Order: sequence, then structure tokens, then C-alpha cells
Amino acid sequence: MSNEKQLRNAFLDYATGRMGRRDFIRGALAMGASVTAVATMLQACGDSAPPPAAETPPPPPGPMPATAPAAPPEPELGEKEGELHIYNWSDYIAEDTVANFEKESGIKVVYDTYESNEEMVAKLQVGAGGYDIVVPTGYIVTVLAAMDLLQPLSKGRYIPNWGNVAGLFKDPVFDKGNLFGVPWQWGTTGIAWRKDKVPTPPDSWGVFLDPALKNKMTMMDDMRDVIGAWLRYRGKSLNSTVDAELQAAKADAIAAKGNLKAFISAPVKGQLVSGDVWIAQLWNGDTMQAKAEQAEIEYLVPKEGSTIWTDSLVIPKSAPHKRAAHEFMNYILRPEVAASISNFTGYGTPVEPAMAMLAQPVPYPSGEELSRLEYQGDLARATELWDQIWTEIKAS
Ligand code: N2P
Repeated sequence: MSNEKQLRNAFLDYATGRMGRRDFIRGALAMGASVTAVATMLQACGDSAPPPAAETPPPPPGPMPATAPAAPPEPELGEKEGELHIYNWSDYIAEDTVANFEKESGIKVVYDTYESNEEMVAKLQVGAGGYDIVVPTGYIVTVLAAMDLLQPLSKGRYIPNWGNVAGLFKDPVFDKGNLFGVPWQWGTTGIAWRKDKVPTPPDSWGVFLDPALKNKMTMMDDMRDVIGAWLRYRGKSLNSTVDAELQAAKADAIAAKGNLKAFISAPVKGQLVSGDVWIAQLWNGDTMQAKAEQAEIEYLVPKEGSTIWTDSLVIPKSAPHKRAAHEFMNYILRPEVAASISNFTGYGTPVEPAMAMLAQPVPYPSGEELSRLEYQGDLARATELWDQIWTEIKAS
């Protein structure tokens, strides 16, 4: 493994809490990283204490400081640009949000969509798209920040509406201090089903193993959600990095694949509405969008549990229109704008004063639901194993 790759792995382990500060600093310096580079990486994790000089031994582990480290100074950006390129998940914004923003700000928006985190990250990594805003799920924010692909936000300067964000969404584990992300929407992954076609609620991930429903079911085209579901089915964490658990999940996924019409995410909505698909692994909000067209569609979180997530707006470091990106972030934190977005998407809003304006407010999950839900974490070094298993499932 190259030094650079080793350093990246060490940083991911540190960023996700698998490696202590002291081990990370010692290892990074031994791999040839400069003290400044180590300091930058520590700061990216919200740790502003300077690393020790290379020749000084690392400090002994001590108690946590009583006060949070001071936030890094916020970059000042130039004049507002006249253009903004947004890359978001499909069906994840109200129909008039962009047009209203353009009218008010005079900024021309180019808007593209994707169907999975992987599709978006792949584009960012090769530097394609010229995007100013992308919308990763929590654990992906950690990964992009660790790869130094994100612009630190200047919330104090350009996002006065930041105060509207509900406390629950401030300072998340995946982005301590909200250095990089403005929370966009939150939701769960579960099962959408047609109650007129399937009389009993499919309350277990095991339903996808039922040959009686062959070709009437789909799972998402999403490595984390598919393998995660089969891990939960066997009582394991959907963040497992244990080879034996992952091999068992692979075997279940391959068995289920024989009954599936396809691996498909948001675009399955049309097939649920038409009745070509009766049972689909899907997110709560997309299910609500389909239900608006076909009342027989229902949603549940299987008894074995599933994923809860928050997606955030972030600005790639390479973004050509960073000031306009901040302007958009500030705009969508207005209560009436946030409410109109959630009214369309069916997902929960992190904008507190918007809650009272929702036609069908998405309540925060109950204690019982929360006990069955898990946030996805960065898989760090196990990412390669997960990638390989997903490739094997797709190729089977
Ligand atoms: C968009 C739903 C995206 C949610 N249709 C995935 N976190």
C-alpha cells in the first residue's frame, strides 16, 4: 500500500473514532506527513490543538478539554456569482424551489440529479461536473471531508438563517461543529408495499426471500442499504465490518435476488403506482410521493430494523461559485421554503420553525422506532470488502 493510501486510511480511522489522536499523530508523522498537514487533518475533525513538533514525543492521553475547540476562522468569499450548479438526489426538492430562488437572487441555477451517493462521489472524485452544491448522506460527508474535497462553510458571514436549524441536527457525529454541511432532509429506509395486492404487511426483510412474490419485488440499487438490510435480518449492525457477517449477508442477498425484478431506487415509484411492483425497499419520503398518486401504497420499517439518515448540502472545494452556494443554503433554511420542500418530498425537515407549516409533518421517530434504527457510519478500511461483496451480488 502506498504511503498516501496508508495515511488516508489512518485519517479515516481517526476521523471515525477508530484511532486515538495520539496514535494518529504518531503514525502520520512516521509516514512522512508534515506537521502542518497533520494539523490540517486534526482541524478537519474539529480538533484545533496544534500537533506536537515531530521531535517532541506525543502528549500523554489526558482528560477531554472542558470547552469545545474554537471554530476555525471562516473563509471570506468574493462577490456573489451569477451562476450555481447543484447536484442532488432525484425527487428531492419542491418543483418551484429553484425557480423561486432564481427569481429572487438573480442567480441562474443548473440542476442535475443522481440516484446514489456512489454515483455522486464518483463524479466528484474525477473532478467532473463543476458542481457548487452536492447532497451526501452523513457518513459520506465524513469521507469527503477526510479526502479534503469539501469547502469549510462560512456560516457566520453568509448563512444568517443557520439559527433555524433544530438542535437535533446541529453538531452531528459525521460533521462535528457543522464545519461542512447544512442539513437538508432526514428519513428512514424501509419497505413500500401495495396493501391491495399483498394482504399481510411485509414486516421483515425476509419477505424478499419469498418465492411466492417472485418478480413483484425490488430492492434499492444501493450497496449500503441492500447489504445493510441483510445484516439487520441476521441481527447484526448495518455498519458491520466482520467478514463472516458480510458473507452471510451476501448469501441472503443473492438468494433474494432470484425473486427480485431489479435493484432500483427512487425510479421504482412509477412501478409501485402502476402495480407492476408490490413490495419495494424504499425510503419513507419517496414512498409518500408515490402514495400521493396511489393511495394503496403503505410504508413500514421492518421489525429487524433499518437505517435512519440525514443528508446535507455541502460545497466541493473545487466549486466555482461558493458564494452563490452559501446564498442557496441560506435560502432553503427559511421556514416557508423548507416547509414547501418537505411538503413535496415527504421527508422530515431539520428547519425547526418549518415543522408547524407542514401539511403532514413527519414526526421525529418514536423511542420504539429509534431503538430499531441505526445511522450509517463510514466503513473506513472495510469499504473495499463491501465493494467487492456488492460486485459479487450484482454479478450473481
Ligand atoms: C431522494 C431520496 C434520497 C434519500 N429521492 C437518500 N438518503
